[in-house]
Amino acid sequence: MVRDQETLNVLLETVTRYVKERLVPYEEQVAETDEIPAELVQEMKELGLFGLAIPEEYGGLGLTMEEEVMVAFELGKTSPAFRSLIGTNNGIGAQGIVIDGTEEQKHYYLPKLAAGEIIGAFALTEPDAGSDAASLRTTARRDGDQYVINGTKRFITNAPEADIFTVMARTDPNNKGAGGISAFIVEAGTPGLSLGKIDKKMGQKGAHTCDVIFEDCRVPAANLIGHKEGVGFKTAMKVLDKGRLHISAVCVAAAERMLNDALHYAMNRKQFGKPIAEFQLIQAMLADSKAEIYAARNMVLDAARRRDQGKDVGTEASCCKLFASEMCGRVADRAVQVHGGSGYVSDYSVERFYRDVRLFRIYEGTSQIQQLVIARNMIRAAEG
Ligand code: COS
Repeated sequence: MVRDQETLNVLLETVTRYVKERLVPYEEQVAETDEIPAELVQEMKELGLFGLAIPEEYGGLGLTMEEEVMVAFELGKTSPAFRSLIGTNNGIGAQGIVIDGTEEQKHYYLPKLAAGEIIGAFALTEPDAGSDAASLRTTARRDGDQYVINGTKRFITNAPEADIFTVMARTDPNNKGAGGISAFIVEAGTPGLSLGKIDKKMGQKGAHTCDVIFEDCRVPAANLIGHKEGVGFKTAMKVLDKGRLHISAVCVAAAERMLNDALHYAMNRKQFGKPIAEFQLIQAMLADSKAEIYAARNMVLDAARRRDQGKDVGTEASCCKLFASEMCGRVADRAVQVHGGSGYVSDYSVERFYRDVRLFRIYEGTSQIQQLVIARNMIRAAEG
């Protein structure tokens, strides 16, 4: 749902220009230094990018899902690290509070997240609980008006920068499944919370992940999201449904960027006496990529509109994440192929994007988990 086309157009034009004029020129520097310059972080705050998906009453732009994916279609045309910086505040690091938080929790945390004053992170994954998220082992034991958290979370995006964590932990030791899990807001700096060393990733330099370790970390009971035990897994799944749509839009954008780079390379690179873009085998790679991007883009828009209508989009979000991330991987592969030897060296951004986009098929649920969700939902629907 687009609420006001004119306002949205202004935002989209601003983001498109900002990506082209400010972010793209910094891509190589960010990849080399593994840091996003502070001035860019400040500019992104001023543009409101940290609060795109936070309701207006809490200081965000309150974009609908359709509007949000359209912004992601532009923001994703540069290094994914830039999107990742603002990604958790709009997505997994804030939506637990937006969707299931109490009014008090929303009023306290959301305005700060929307302004980019604080960074939020989402702590679900553990060393032994990745795809099987419901098997997580981190515990939260009630002790008076506090909970005592123990456990380790792994690959937590933006953890080194985070000021608050949405932490999924088991409050009912007798319930080993999803129903024993609760979600908490834990502030960085709380005694007993420490960070591991920053992970050395294949790509997405400038976006940081690390372990988050809880050792008798005491959290006020008031920080239990929604003040309700046993629903933390559902909160996490609802957060991921939305997150998967956003990531799908980012996949579309990254694929468009790579295809655009490949097209221009093919139009300039001459072999056998003419630009390689004139050869049909090159054209096939460009055309297949264009068609697949078009399909993914429309899937994402359709699913976003359905979510805006209040529909359950669990299946559609997984369809989008599966198709768009796999599509992005195929486009990355073809873009390198079109570049030939030049695609394998770092003089061209396609080499970096090839590594960056590999993560899309893994995080916020692997392709295999998306397949599992889709098929399960089909079977459940057929069973009535
Ligand atoms: N929205 C709301 N509730 C949901 C839900 C959703 N999208 N998906 C599941 N639930 C609910 C179920 O309805 C069920 O509730 P009841 O017990 O009341 O019926 C509960 O949550 C448990 O669901 P389910 O039985 O399907 O859980 P499983 O452990 O079998 O599997 C999968 C769930 C595999 C889908 C889940 O663990 C998953 O998404 N794994 C991937 C995790 C992931 O994406 N990690 C990425 C890192 S975080 S960035």
